[in-house]
Amino acid sequence: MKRRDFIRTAGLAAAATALPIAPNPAAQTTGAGGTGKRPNIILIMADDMGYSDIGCFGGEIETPNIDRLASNGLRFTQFYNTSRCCPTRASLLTGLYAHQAGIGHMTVEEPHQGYDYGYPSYRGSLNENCVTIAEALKPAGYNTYMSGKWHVGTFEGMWPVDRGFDEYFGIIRGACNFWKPEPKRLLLHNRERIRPDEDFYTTDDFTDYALDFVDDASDKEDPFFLYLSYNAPHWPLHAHDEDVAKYRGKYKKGWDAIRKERYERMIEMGLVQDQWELSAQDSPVWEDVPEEEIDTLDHRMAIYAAQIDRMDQNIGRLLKKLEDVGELDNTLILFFVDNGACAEGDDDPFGSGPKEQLGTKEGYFLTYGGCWANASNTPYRYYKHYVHEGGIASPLIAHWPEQIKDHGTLRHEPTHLIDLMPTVLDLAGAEYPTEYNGNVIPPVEGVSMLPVFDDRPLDREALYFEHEGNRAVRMGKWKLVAAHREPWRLYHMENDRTETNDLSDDLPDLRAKMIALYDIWANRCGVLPWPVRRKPGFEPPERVMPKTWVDLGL
Ligand SMILES: [Ca+2]
Repeated sequence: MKRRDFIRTAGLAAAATALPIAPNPAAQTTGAGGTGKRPNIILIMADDMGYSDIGCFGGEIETPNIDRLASNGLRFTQFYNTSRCCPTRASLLTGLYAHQAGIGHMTVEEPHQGYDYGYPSYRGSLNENCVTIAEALKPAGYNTYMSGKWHVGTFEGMWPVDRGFDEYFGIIRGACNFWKPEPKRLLLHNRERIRPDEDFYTTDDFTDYALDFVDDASDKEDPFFLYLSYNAPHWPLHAHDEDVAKYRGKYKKGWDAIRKERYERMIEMGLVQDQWELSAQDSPVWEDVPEEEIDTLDHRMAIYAAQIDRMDQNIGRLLKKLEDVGELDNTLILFFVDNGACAEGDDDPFGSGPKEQLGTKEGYFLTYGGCWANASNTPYRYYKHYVHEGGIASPLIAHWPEQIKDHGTLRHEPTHLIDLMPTVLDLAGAEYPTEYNGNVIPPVEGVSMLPVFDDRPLDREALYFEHEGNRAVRMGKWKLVAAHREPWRLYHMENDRTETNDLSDDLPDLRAKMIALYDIWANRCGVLPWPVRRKPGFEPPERVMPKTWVDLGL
């Protein structure tokens, strides 16, 4: 245990001020026909990770702990996110589409930043017409904790402890240095500013707090909800030397070979059908890569792999803690990722940021580049930001020894972040409110995923996506998708999930129907044509940047 020992009193004081709330009597049995003791629920989310990076989804990166969750649980092959950090977090937390929750685009992170467009669906922070999972769980008596990256509201009054979490540790804003988060990123314990230790590393420290939260919760009568939101393996490329050493040299075989190996493993594992063509390689043939680039390219990918490896080691620590306190069997753990692999820094597909920073604790926009991202997303097309499968397809693992007995099997039912709220409330026996703090709350968009645990299908018309003008509709086996300023294209996902064979000309009526559904959805959820411009006459409210630990002289 590190810093938390010193600041524990503050956390306990905060917990002591929370009013005790009687548990909901309806909550004594679970939707899955449980034993009467409601489960603990843990959501673990990775950041900017490719679909096939982890071992149990076909990757060569060593993830024995995540693989253990998969082999004792279920793998969902068609779980979807929203293709970027902040809208994903908004949707995950609220059970709504991100626009409905106020984050149709990005989060406002500076007082004068332009991401508050003035429209309710584009305010740049969670609005008041939504509830978080934590807020919805409190009336059912759950203890609620969060550790990690928040990224849905920068300013005071918008933080996890303002939105239903009993206790929080982590980074309020987006990307940060893993070793020494910039003070303005706002590393907090509840509301207290934290100065990182000499040996701080986000993934390790986020987990330290999560372990403490589990310890605290295990003494309490009511179950707990923990949202553990890692920033790994988002850029910058920062990892422990000993973890990088495990991978250094392994990527000199090149991205062509990695893509081919992953694709073949995925077919063997049943994650991919052999009739799905491997999507186009968005990178030069490895043999044509200049010799002098090879070592740096290997180094970048090795650091990226080490970031995932370290996250896996920390998930192992969490599993051990759950075992030690006797809570593993009655805890549902869901592991997933907020968006697909990241090709940002397109001007250099071999990775941005000076190579001299690799292996140091320096650097911000230090990336592994689009070529490796293409391999990370094997076999899918495109990346974070797009709503083709490479942007929105996430691995999802569900682990719950007491209820899930179909160990190691796959579920192909399409599911989405919006389903997390109803799933959690279903298990908790909690009610989704129609009103909260006097504000009207729209109906939840998702459905409980619990039937899928028993291999039963879900009843829903379609799932919808929009980010920066990229848009999609998933309806049963069909997907309609368009990149910004491009025409809609139609794909048969059972035959062609790699989106290579456009059927628009063969099925014009279906295409037209799905376009009409999209338009109805976009209108209902406040989605505006891209690029969104500030509402005429709107002046964003004055916002005050929270003080940092440096400002406070800590
Ligand atoms: Ca992300």
